[in-house]
Amino acid sequence: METKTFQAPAIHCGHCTKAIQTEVGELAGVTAVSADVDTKQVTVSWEQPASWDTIKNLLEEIGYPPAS
Ligand SMILES: [Cu+2]
Repeated sequence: METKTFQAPAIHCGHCTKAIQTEVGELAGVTAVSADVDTKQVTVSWEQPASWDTIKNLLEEIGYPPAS
């Protein structure tokens, strides 16, 4: 399993974090996702068939691109 923590600068309220948790959480292979409004920090854990690319692409699609 892999875990990554990153900033998503577009996060501005609890709705944003909820959207991220719901959308990313529905990706096949994602085992955990948490997002924090104050720090704009997101932590995602995943295993196959998910990959950092699929997670990053989804985040870009829903409007919360990772900062790095
Ligand atoms: Cu918001």
